[in-house]
Amino acid sequence: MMSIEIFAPALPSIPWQERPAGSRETVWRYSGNPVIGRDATPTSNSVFNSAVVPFRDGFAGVFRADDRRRYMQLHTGFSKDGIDWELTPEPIRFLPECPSAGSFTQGYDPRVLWLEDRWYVIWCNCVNGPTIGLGYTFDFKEFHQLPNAFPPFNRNGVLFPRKIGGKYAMLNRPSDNGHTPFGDIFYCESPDLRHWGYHRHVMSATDGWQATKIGAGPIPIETSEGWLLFYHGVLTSCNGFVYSFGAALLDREEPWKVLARSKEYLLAPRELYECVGDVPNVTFPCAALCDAPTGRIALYYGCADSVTGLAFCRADEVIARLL
Ligand code: BMA
Repeated sequence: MMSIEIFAPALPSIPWQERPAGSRETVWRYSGNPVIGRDATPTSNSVFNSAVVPFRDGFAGVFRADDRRRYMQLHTGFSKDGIDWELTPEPIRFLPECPSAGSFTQGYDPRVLWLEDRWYVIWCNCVNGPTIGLGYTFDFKEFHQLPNAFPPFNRNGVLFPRKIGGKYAMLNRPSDNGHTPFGDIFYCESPDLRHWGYHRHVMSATDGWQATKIGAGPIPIETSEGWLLFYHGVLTSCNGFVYSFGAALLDREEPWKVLARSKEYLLAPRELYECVGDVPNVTFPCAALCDAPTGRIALYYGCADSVTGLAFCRADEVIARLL
């Protein structure tokens, strides 16, 4: 296997299972899936499309938990091993920096990352239509909210874990107010995480599993070969949308340049918990824990808009497959 370098901390305690004997999959599922069920909070209808990070001596996360009114909420959660999770019963209440430019109504599809000196949360914020919400925390107890990055409509905002060309950098996906039958990934930058511009096109929907639309998934992982980005792709079948995911490599200093991209999906809905739920046939990754010295990656993905699954891969194998 090719030797690559990963520019990220060692995380030896991420959840991990070896590829099952006889499997030729590049991404394989955890045998105990789903790791988080629908009823992880006393009021939850479903828990999916959620983000986790290493925190203190274990892991923390921001979870999309739709409640039984079917309002989309964000909750914190904590785990010793990344598999057994305790979700906080009360949703996160963000303290807005500028309420008229961004406060919290309903939020979904969070991503979380460590950037410079704190944890940032980035999510789809539903106020006058979906757009990109941004906030931060130092302790997963008190959360502050920055102004929304854009006017509606936009989804799948994903920050890079370091400045690029001296600026904060974000992938995003302009969309519409509905289920959006189109969607390409764009890149933008900001001097202060409050003013966003220099928008550049990264990549478009193409064909097959990614024919209808695509959107960035977990926070990109910096490697010697480029930024490793997992992304979801959508196919429109006669029975509706099907969400699978693949990966791409983006240039390290000019990430709007795509160096390589999946032709085949890496994971697509197959298991019952991925094919049956509130929205059938959805696998939607929002977090990747990577142990840099070994290249082991644990991916967290929403399943059928109902529960949360875990899958594994190795960075060098994914990159070799892309190249
Ligand atoms: C997208 C988002 C995701 C969801 C997916 C499938 O537009 O809303 O949260 O998982 O649709 O319903």
